[in-house]
Amino acid sequence: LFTRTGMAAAIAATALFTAGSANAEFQERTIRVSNGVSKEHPMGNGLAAMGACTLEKTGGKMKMQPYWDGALGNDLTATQSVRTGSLEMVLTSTAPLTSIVPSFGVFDLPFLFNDEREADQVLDGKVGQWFSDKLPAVGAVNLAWWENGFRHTTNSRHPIAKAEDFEGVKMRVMQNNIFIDTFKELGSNAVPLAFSEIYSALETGTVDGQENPFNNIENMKFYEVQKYLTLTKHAYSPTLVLFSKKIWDGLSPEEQTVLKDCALVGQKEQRKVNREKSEVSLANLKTQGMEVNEITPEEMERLRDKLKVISERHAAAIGPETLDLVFGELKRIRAD
Ligand code: TF8
Repeated sequence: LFTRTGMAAAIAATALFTAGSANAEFQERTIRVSNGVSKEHPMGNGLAAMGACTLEKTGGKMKMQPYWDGALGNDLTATQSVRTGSLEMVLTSTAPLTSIVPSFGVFDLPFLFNDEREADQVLDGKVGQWFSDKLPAVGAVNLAWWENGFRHTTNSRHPIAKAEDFEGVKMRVMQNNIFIDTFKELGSNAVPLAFSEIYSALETGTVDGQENPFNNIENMKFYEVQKYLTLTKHAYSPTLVLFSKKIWDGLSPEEQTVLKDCALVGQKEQRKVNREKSEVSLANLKTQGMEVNEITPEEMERLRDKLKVISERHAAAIGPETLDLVFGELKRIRAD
C-alpha cells in the first residue's frame, strides 16, 4: 500500500512535470505591434492572418495585439522602442531606418524595382536575408518582408505631368536623406515629416504634396486635402516586420519558430490583399474626386534621367557591397 501511494505520487509528479515543460515551450504572451496606418489597411489583413497562426500553433497562448494610427509611435520612434525592448514589434518602411542601417538606402533609390515580382525575388531571397542579418546588431530581428508598395505623388497645386512640374511644390517626404535629395533635385521644397503629421501638414498648407502608395493615400484620407494624383511609381517601400531582439532572446526556440513561420503566413496574406486593394484604392481615389495624371513614357524617361544623379550621389553612403549585391541580383532576375 505504502509503495502504491508512492507510485501514484511519482506519476502525479511526472504529469505535473510534463505539463510544466509544455508550458515552458509556449507561455502566455501578448505581442504588441505598432503601425502608422489604420486598421482597414492591408497590414490589418496580414496581422490577422499572423495572429490566427500564432494562436493555433501555441494552443491559444501567443496573441498578436495591433496598435493602429501610430498610437505607439511613428515608424522611427516605435522602432526605437523595439530596439530598447519596451515594445515587441513594429511594421515599418525601411526608409526611416536608413539612419540606423545605411545600406537600406538602396531601397530608396528612384526607380529601383520595376514591379512586385522583382521586389519579392530580391527581398525573399539571399539578398533580403543579407539585409535582415544586419538588424540584430542594432537590436531588432526581421521576421519577414511585407509590403508598403509602389509610391505615387499627390499635391494640391497643379497636375504633374513632367519633371519640371515638381518645381516649387512643397513636398512632404519621409525622414530620409535620399528622399529629401530626390525631391530637391526636382526643384521641390522637400520637408521631412513623420507619417502621422502628413494630413494636418497638407490641410494647413505647410506642404502642398506628399508621396505614398494608393492604399496609404486612401487609408489616411489624403484625398480630402489633395486634388492631383500623379502615377510616378518612383519608389517601392518594403515593410520590415521587426521584433525586439531583447525580447526575442527571452523566447523559447519553439516560440521563435512560431513567430517566424507565422510572419510568413501573414506575408502571403498581406501582399495578396495589398495588391488587390491597390487597384480598388486607385478607383476609390478617383471617385473621391482626385484627378489622376499619367506621365507619358517620354517624360518618364526624362524623369529617370534627371534622377540618375541620386544613385551616384548616395552610392558611398549605401556602400559598394550593398549596391553590387542588389544590382547583381536584379540583373539575374531580369535575365530570367
Ligand atoms: C511614409 C511611409 C508610411 C509607412 C506606414 C506607416 O510615408 O510610407 O506610410 O511606413 O507603414 O511615412
